[in-house]
Amino acid sequence: MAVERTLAILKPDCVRKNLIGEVIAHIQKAGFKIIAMKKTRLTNETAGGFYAVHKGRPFYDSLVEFMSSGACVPLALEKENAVADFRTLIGATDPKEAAPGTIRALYADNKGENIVHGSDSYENGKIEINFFFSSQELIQNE
Ligand code: IDP
Ligand code: MG
Repeated sequence: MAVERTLAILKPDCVRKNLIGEVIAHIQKAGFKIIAMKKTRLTNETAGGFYAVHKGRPFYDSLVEFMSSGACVPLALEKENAVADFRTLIGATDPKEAAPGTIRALYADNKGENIVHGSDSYENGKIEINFFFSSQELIQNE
């Protein structure tokens, strides 16, 4: 399997609940290398741009409002099969449907406030990493 990259975002609920360290521990124990990481706050406009694919969906406005409601922590991650493996690690969008032991099952309150984002394809992973990080900020571990 090829080494690939994916984008994670620790969402504002994760930051508010002081779960940054705990969630990153899950990510590292699962074998993901952190290539880049920062704490930032999205505006309505940048959150809307990031989730533009969902524009028109009934949850779009509340999603944009939530994602700009506080700080978040984007991370660029690297691992073999990173995109699919990270989706497995976080679990289904709705924590009620997420497999036991997944990050969303453990920590998320509901389908909207679900602790963490993960890219859904290799191509989107690249696009989403470039949305948050410049090439100089992507630093492969020794
Ligand atoms: P994903 O994050 O598991 O890939 P998507 O379908 O891409 O899920 O939706 C993006 C985000 O939009 C979700 O993580 C969640 O925060 C929010 N969302 C998706 N569907 C719903 C819904 O039915 N109600 C409320 N929020 C939703
Ligand atoms: Mg998605």
